[in-house]
Amino acid sequence: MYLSKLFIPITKDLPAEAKIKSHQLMLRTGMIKQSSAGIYSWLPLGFKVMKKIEQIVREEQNLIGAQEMLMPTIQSSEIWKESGRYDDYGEEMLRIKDRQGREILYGPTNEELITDVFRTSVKSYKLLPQLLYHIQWKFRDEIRPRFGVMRCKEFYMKDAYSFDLSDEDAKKSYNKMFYSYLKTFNRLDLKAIPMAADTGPIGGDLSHEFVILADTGESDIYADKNIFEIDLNRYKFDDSSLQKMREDFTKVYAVTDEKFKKEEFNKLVKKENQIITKGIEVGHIFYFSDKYSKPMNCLIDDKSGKKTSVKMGSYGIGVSRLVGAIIEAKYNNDIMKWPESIAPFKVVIIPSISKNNKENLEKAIKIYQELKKQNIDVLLDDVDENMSNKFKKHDLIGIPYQIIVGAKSDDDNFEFKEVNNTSQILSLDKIKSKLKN
Ligand code: 5CA
Repeated sequence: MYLSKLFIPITKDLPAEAKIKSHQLMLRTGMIKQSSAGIYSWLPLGFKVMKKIEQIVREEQNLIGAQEMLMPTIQSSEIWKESGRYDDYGEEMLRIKDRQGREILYGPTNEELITDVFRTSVKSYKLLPQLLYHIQWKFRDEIRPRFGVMRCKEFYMKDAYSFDLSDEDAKKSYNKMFYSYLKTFNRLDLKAIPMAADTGPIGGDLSHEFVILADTGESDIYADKNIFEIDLNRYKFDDSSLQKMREDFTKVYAVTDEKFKKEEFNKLVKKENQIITKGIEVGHIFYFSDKYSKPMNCLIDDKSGKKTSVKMGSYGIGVSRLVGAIIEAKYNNDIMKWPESIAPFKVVIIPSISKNNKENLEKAIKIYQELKKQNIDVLLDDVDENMSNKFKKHDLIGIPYQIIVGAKSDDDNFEFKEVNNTSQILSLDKIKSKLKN
């Protein structure tokens, strides 16, 4: 892609309404545009990053045997009346009427809808366990939408649902998701801490939030820094190893303010190991057994032919929130650096261009074509602008690698720079092999 052709409406001024770095940057680099309070359009740069995050989430869900499907955004009020949540959910739920006067709603979450899908098709324990998920827009009429995509009304979520015969089996599904979440956040280059959490309107008594550390987070975090020492590679993907993994993680102290007790914290965690900071919730998992299946009559035959309510859990990841959360976690010294796994482009070529010298641009186009041939996702900054402005712009956009075609380059060697690092002069072949890794 040529920068001159990319729809990337970069603005010079700091947007006044944006209070935190990620929101400011997403507006400034034209990743999103507010459409109304808490509702955003995703422009090409932001959309590209979100789609890459979505794909990693999808791959990791598929790896533990979860199956992707798609449920609608609009739901009927009937199923919510059956579960008893229609009234409880309160003003966060956007309620609409269709032309026949039927009550419908924009789904804030999908426990009822998936239970309805399940009860009409599965009647026997033989089809269990099942893990189903979709990645779909949600709507919650948040009283105070803020921080851009971090707390908005319309947001993109991966939500998965597990179905098991017994509480014991259901915990195995819970552990698989727990593992999958840690792997997913690792691939996004994030350190996520699983924390025992309250369950709120979803319900149940077993729940973990996955929180990443960031000063601008909305949750207060109290943790033992030993939680970062647990190596996920130690565990195999089998039931007993995953149970051990969850126990190992939950043994180490890590709670949000809802569960924080000062005396307990000081007693259990040595002073030098105490982390007291803020964090962003990027995922949340729940085990609620038959909270929905019982009132909604989602029954299956057990081994002896007796009918029993299926045992369920639900598992969410804030895909659109992650775009902002990753910026918060990675932004440093006025320079943005996307993790390679989700960067909008892998590398940008920045030629020094002037009216009477187009030679660098021609060289840059040649490099661009070479990299394209290798399937490398490359951006060419062909805009006629001075180098200092270009560098400022690329510090904002945060593409992980830069190839600078200017005074330091000759026919075959170019300046190659990893953001936040000093540059090296390298041959194009060396650059290519570095980018292929
Ligand atoms: N049904 C359950 C699990 S699927 C559920 O809805 N859980 S949740 O309410 O915790 O939401 C899951 C994730 O969605 C959260 O961890 C968060 O990352 C994201 N999320 C929730 N509310 C918002 C919001 N208003 N704006 C952006 N992301 C949100």
